[in-house]
Amino acid sequence: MTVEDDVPVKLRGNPDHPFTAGGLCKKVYPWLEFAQDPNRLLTPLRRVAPKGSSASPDDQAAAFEPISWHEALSEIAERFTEVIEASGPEAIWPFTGTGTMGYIQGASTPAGSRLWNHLGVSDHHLSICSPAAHHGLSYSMGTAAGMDPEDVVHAGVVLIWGANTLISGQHWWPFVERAQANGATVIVVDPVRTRTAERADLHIAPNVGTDGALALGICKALIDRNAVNSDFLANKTLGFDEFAASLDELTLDHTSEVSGISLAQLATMIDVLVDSAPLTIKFGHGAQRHAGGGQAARVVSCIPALLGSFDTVGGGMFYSTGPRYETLNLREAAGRRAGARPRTLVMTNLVQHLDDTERPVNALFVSGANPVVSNPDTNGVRRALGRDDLFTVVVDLFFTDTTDYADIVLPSAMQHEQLELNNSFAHYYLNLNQPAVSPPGECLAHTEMFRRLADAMGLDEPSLQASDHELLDTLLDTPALRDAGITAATLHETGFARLPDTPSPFLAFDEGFPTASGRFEFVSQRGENDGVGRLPHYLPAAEAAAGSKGTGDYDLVAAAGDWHINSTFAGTKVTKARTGPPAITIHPADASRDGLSEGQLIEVANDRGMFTAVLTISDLARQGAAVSAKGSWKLDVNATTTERNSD
Ligand SMILES: Nc1nc2c(c(=O)[nH]1)N[C@H]1C(S)=C(S)[C@@H](COP(=O)(O)OP(=O)(O)OC[C@H]3O[C@@H](n4cnc5c(=O)[nH]c(N)nc54)[C@H](O)[C@@H]3O)O[C@H]1N2
Ligand SMILES: Nc1nc2c(c(=O)[nH]1)N[C@H]1C(S)=C(S)[C@@H](COP(=O)(O)OP(=O)(O)OC[C@H]3O[C@@H](n4cnc5c(=O)[nH]c(N)nc54)[C@H](O)[C@@H]3O)O[C@H]1N2
Ligand SMILES: [Mo]
Repeated sequence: MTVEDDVPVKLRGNPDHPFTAGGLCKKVYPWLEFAQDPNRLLTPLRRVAPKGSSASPDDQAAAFEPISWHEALSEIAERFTEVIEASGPEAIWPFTGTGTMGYIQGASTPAGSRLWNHLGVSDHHLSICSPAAHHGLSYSMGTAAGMDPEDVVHAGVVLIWGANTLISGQHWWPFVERAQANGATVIVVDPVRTRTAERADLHIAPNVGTDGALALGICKALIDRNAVNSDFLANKTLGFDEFAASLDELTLDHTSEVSGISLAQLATMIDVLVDSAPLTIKFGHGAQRHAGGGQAARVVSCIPALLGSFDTVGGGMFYSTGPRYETLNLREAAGRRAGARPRTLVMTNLVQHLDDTERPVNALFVSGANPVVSNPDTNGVRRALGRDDLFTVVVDLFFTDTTDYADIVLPSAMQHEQLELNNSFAHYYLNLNQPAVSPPGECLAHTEMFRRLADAMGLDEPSLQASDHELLDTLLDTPALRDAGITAATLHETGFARLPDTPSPFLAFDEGFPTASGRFEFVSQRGENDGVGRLPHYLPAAEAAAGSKGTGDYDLVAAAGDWHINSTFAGTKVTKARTGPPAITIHPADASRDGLSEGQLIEVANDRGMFTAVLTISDLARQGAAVSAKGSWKLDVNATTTERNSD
């Protein structure tokens, strides 16, 4: 960051960073313009108009009056104390989202966690993004972290399954290109011909939510062709024979029928997998956002296990590198203690929890989350947040559809204005973010808000006042990090450090898999005990219907869009100038069946709700799919979705 007179004037990536190589992705490229957006919140605010009464985030200023930090925090302290006295601390729900994800200020900010643990409020499960595949993979690989994404350069075949790398995680793409330049074949499995799929050698577009069926068919074919790696199966896996027997009756005709992939395309894909080792699989978030998403990930992981890919550099699978960061001292930084929290509330079950009258939630502290846009069941969320006896605090950078329901709004600092330690879900580096300028106006770092709130609540526990630097030191205080020589001082110097115990190149499972047996588990006793099945299997999506559909019947896909991260920055001046009205794309055959034409404003609806979008007709959507993007304000794609949990 280049700063002149405490004003940031230029932002660039760090060219020395091994993974990003100095690249900024296009959704944060205008970061400084976002930071200086005319709508940036600059002071604490108190509601003076009815909740939910603003036509758009741009009109919300009139619904609030500016107040001082002292007034805001006194009011929050008073209301929290009343709630605790009336219904116990469990009636307070700290609702944190993915707006900012670091370890000091982010989703599980230790300062906030220390306060919440001290008070004993309800715990929060950040269920909105990735758990299905994490759980699914825990039964087979034992972890979603898998291989080092950088080692893809050594792959013979790269299988990108339900991820749109060029849009949602572009820093990995140059590594894929290097593999491709070395002769690797790139396959993308996605119902949509995304920009990533366009760049693949082979695009497989299955029916939405049928990945488990497709992957089982591939497993069966690998077994039938005797393309499996018997050494790996014998030495590193558990339950192969039982898994193979479970597929006895399965035919590729059936796989083809369910997935909508022709027998010829299936054969081509299987030929590539058999002929071009080693195989890297990147499993994406898109493929796990279905009722059977966890099982889908579990079945897909059986493909590299059958081929023995895990034993070769450039072989294996990864979904999220997040679990590798458990090497940090999160427990102490967050002040966790056994039994501190009376219950856990699930982020994506917001409506269900707010409607609960037996064990009520009476205060909501929302930070870095925009549930009115990003949670399922928009209409339910609006109704639940509109409850008069619910006291809601929202910490954000801007007015959002959610601040429309806040009693108090608090203005947050941004990354370049505060100390932060960041992880990644795509690489193996710890990244230190040092403040380059002070926050504008009255904006504060989350940590400072929590220190002041603890004070306002009259709590004199010293750990609640830890400084950001002390929190950083605590996070780094583990034997592994110490042995690797990673300290705040070294991070200050380099900006980043590769995580300990991850040599490059890296064979993640050289010494076994982190499962009960230490092997890759085709068969899982824990799976059986947990009621998710002893064997990996296909669990159909709850609503997406495999096969041909009738008039007006579509499977909605609303994945990562080009210009913003979920709803973050979607309402800024720069972004709005780029995005235009929300669009939805369907296949030409479906458009003609339904008599729809390009550019038409259409209503997309089901029995839960409705949104409108401008129609685009293109064969980039597979037949039967309607393709939009998540995160656009006032688009309300989630008016049509439900709080139902995945497997
Ligand atoms: N530009 C941009 N980048 C982002 C984000 C953003 O909003 N915008 N969001 C960030 C976040 S929070 C996340 S979690 C990641 C997510 O990034 P990804 O892991 O790429 O996941 P998604 O974008 O949800 O979906 C990826 C692809 O899955 C496809 N898909 C949908 N249903 C299915 C299915 O049933 N089977 C298969 N095989 N594919 C399916 C979609 O068409 C989509 O192209 O991106 C991050 N990066
Ligand atoms: N239909 C559909 N819905 C989806 C998805 C999908 O694929 N389809 N994807 C899901 C996924 S993967 C995710 S992760 C969720 C995301 O859902 P959320 O976690 O709710 O994330 P956002 O919608 O981006 O809202 C984050 C808010 O944080 C604010 N913010 C940004 N930076 C900061 C900061 O430094 N401090 C504070 N206090 N606030 C900040 C932003 O302005 C924004 O209002 O959405 C989910 N919703
Ligand atoms: Mo996400």
